[in-house]
Amino acid sequence: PKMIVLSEYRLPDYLIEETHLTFELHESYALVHARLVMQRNPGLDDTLPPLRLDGQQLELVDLALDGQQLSAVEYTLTANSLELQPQRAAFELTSTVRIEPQNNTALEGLYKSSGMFCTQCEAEGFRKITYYLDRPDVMSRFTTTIHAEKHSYPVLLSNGNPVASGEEENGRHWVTWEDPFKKPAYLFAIVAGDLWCVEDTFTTMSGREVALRMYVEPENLDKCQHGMDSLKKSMRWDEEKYGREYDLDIFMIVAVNDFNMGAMENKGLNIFNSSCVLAKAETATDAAHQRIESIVAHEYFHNWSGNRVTCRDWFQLSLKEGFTVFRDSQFSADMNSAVVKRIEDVAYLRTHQFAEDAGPMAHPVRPEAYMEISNFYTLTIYEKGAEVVRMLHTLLGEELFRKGSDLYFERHDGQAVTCDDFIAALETVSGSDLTQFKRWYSQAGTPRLAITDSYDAASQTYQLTVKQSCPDTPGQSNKQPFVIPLSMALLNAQGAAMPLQLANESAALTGERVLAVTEAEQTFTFIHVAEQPLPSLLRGFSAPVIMDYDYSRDALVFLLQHDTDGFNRWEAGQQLALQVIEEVVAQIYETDEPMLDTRLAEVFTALLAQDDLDPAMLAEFLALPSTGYIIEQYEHADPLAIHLAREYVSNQLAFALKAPMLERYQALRKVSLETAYVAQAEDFARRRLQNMLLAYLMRTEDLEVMDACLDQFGVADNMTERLAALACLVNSPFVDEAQKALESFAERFADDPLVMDQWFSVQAASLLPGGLERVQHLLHHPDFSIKNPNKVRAVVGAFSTQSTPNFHALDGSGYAFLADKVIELDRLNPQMAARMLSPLTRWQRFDLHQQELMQAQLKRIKNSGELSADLFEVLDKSLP
Ligand code: BAL
Ligand code: ZN
Repeated sequence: PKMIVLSEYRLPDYLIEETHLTFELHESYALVHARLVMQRNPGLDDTLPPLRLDGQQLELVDLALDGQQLSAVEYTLTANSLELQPQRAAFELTSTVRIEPQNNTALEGLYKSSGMFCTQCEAEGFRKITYYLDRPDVMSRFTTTIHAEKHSYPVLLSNGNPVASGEEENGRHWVTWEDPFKKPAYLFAIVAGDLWCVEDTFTTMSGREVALRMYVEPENLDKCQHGMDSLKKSMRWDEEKYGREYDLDIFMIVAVNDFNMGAMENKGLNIFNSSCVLAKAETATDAAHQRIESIVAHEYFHNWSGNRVTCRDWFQLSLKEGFTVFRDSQFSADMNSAVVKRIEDVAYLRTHQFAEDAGPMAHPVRPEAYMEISNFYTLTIYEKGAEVVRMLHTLLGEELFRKGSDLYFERHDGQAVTCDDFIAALETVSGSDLTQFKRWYSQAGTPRLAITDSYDAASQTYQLTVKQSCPDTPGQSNKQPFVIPLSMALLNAQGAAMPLQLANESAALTGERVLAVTEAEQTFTFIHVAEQPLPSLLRGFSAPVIMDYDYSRDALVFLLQHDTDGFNRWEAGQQLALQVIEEVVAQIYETDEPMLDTRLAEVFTALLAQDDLDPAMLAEFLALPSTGYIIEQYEHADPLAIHLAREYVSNQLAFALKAPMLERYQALRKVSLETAYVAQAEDFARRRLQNMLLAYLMRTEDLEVMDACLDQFGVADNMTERLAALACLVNSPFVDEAQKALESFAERFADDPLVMDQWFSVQAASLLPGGLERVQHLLHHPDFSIKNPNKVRAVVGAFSTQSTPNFHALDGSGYAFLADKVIELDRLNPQMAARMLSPLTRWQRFDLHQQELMQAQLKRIKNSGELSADLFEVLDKSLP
């Protein structure tokens, strides 16, 4: 495969004004007729270079230029293209191709899922539907007609508005859709199936009524309410927060079972992985409800940040994804607890994106080269991209940021633009020069801040010295300093925020402030500092960096209890727990009873006793750093020691805090029993704390607790309580009870694939020994299918990312298992294969023994035969 390079970007030679598509869908094939109204790009000279259209896995049936049939000598076909010579600056190209959606297991282009036809075109799936200029800077007006058999496919959908329909004699029917907005091909979609519809309406801020429709299989009609509510909230929020109004008369969501990603923002016709939109209390957890709320919002928000203003090329992917993730995180923060949302986002970023930044696939938020764009739908593009937008929001402030986003949408409506255009709009409204800030788009890697301080009582001055650095990443060394917004406060002995006045300033600010760190080393001098302060640094995680400041454990305990920034309270607890766990890691192979710093149990006890503490926050405080996050703290990690140490600390805490935990658990469980399920923040918080306490308590192996767990499992009216109890049982030594629970669960939910995904996942993720046999067994379960991405994620994904002691087994069996599955997947679904491989690509992070075992599997995959471009690129970059 060939490298595509940003610096080689050229404007398209030709444009497509109108795209008229007709689909004839059949069980064993589909015909796609395309009529493209094209012209030479008027921005270029008046020569007529050859026209090269993208196309893959298409059987060309017919081709004509301005109505004249072309013979085979008049065009050139390759595996990826169709080339011909236009004779005039404006012309019409018509083609017919034959494709086989029923055999499309890559789930890219037009394919079948559970008996219905659907599409996924982003990034480059449209070229598997017809010959086209499949690039986002070619925007066209689409008209789409779908013909299909009426009984099996009563519902025929595409982008825009339906404008005509009719019946045919042979039991078939057709519908024509017209999308008034120009769009790139990646936003095109069709759906044909036997779908039922839940309807609602939304009145926009200018008073237009929009029909909202969710299309699902009939058995899922009762799982649509939450998604619909989320959609209406998103539509209102985007009007209020960003002034963005919806622009078509219909907004449709379709749920499909086989989908590579979470969802897709096709214009007016969003297609969702069913797991990311269908929910009801009995079948979906609180976490799923929250995920659905944010994904529905994310896809809806793309209507402006992505569709009305789109990307010029795929190097600019974060222009739409980073901005839209930022927007959906603001939305979720407004709908739920803002601090908890921030904690969740940061925990995720630091565990997963930081690992990507430190690994062989590290790339800047705006990459400079790729082989296969599907490999760049990454945590860096999405999550770090969102952090970059968040920093701009912090630096400019709410009001200017809004002005900037208004200007961006106004300037570029209907255009395909770049990250520079986004920054330029913010520069215009703020009058600031963001040239240095743009290094966040071009330099990969996670910056480090090393902070030291000193206090001089005599002069009442306090100095903070900040050094920044950024490690080399593949293809990049000698990074230049970033602009890093460092939000901070100084706390006095009572925990109150002190006045903040820098040496060159005439007045003090109270509370917190944002220091702009722009140099490799910089000192900030505060004056009139009445006592030795305790700094609260990087509040709210104001920049995606690793910060080193040498807090004593007592200081961390103090911050956990008193910091006025909720996020930093949590962070102090995380750093305290991390230190305690790391100390145990160092002892774990030496002794059965490692020394444990008692301050962790003491502060947890104090927090549990604090009646006025928000249960959501308490739950976050009690959650120890994840194994994945701890692994990231080591240059070369021993995953087994880390797992054992984290288990040891968890167990010790459970025994030490058993009485207050049990009392609190019972009180919370009582409320859950007495109240009907509601998907809202307060109830999420209660159930999260309740389940966290149950998980701790089950570690004591107490029979009374086990009974409580069985009761919660059996009686709960919602999946949040039921699944948490099941996970506790599955990870406990109560093997018989666990087995019975698994059986009754499977029996009860046998007909619900989304619940069975959770059943698969809870077992694949189990930390008990014997994991490999368990997953092998699960693969043979009749409900497992390697062709269904949700099942693959539930079994292969859960095992390799969560079942630490099994995946990292010393004999390498876990790695070999993953390699086998990746090889198998690559023949069916290259995108999934490349994605699933990721845990093996992180070999540098581990001890030498693991490194060798992981590399051996990477090599085995590489030598396993013909590889997809997706898998080849990841392997090529990962192998030393
Ligand atoms: N554009 C791909 C799916 C998403 O990020 O919304
Ligand atoms: Zn997106």
